Amino acid sequence: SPLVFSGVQPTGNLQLGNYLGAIRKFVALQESHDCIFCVVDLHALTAQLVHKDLKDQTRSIAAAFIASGIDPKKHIVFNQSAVPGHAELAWIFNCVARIGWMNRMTQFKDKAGKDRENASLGLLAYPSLMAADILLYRGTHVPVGDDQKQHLELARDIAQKFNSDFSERIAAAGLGVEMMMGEEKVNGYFPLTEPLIEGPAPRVMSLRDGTKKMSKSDPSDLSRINMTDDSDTIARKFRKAKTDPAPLPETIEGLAGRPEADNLVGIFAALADRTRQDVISEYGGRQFSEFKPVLADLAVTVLEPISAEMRRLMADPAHIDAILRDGAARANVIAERTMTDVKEIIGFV
Ligand code: AQP
Repeated sequence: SPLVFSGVQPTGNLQLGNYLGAIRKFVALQESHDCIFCVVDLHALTAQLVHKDLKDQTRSIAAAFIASGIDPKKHIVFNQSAVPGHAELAWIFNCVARIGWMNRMTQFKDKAGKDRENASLGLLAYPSLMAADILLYRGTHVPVGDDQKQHLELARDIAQKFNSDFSERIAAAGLGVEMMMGEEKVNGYFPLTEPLIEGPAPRVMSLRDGTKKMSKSDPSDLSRINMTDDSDTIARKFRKAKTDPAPLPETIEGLAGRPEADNLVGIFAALADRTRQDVISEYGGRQFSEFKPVLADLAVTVLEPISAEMRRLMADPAHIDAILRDGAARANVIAERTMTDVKEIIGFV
């Protein structure tokens, strides 16, 4: 049956892209699906080993999930390192995946930079751990931003190779589920996960450069809206956001070749739960000096109650830890079941 899984790294202040590309979608999906949302603290070590306040960062992502509206009683919210199956299954997937697959990942190339020999082995293996995160629960749907699309394709490749390399064992153990692999009907153990990327802002871009992704780690704070920015800061950042001199176009097609305008329209639409077409119908022909303050007000209306609730939750770390512990215990029950099957399929005594 369908199961939603997604994760966010505790690597700094959440930015608007994390919210619109991921967390806001989690909140919508919890109405219709069983969901598991994870603070992926093992992933946080891949780019930087020593963190000053990993515990607080982890709690603040959990607080952002809950403050945004995720119900940790109906669904599972936990941190990755508390369930050993993630690292265990990732090891097996390290042996399923090929080095060439990892070398092709654009996130690895971007994050490793020029000094690739000096990147951590964990950074190279990141997508293998991500595949393990999802498949440990046999997750079928993964809401993410567009930047994670390539990693999800790799998770499908890993599932497919595992299913096909072990096809006879899976069938012999009676653990297979019928599924389509291309045109062919096969019996596989791991599902071929579907990414959920759609929506008006699948890739929120930097406010300073419409060709670069908005990111927690961008050195310029003006490039992003942080979930915890106050209303003056949000207004100032949108006011200073880079735009071209022309007014907003009258049609969607008019956004082509105007990445900054396109980005602000997408952000508006996502925050208002409207389509981009809708936004253009209302604001087409207006100047940015008119549009930006309306956008800033909308962002404040959406983000302010979330950051206020995050602050309230963060005042009681023991309460957040208890939620994470409860989530981890429930996640672990599912994870252990999968690992028992996987060990049987592989042939571990
Ligand atoms: N700009 C973005 N637009 C849409 N979605 C985005 N996501 C991140 N940036 C954007 C989505 O947020 C989820 C969690 O991301 P993550 O914390 O696991 O790592 P990331 O993608 O590396 O995020 P950042 O902010 O860019 O962090 P740094 O700077 O540390 O690399 C994912 O679903 C992601 O797609």
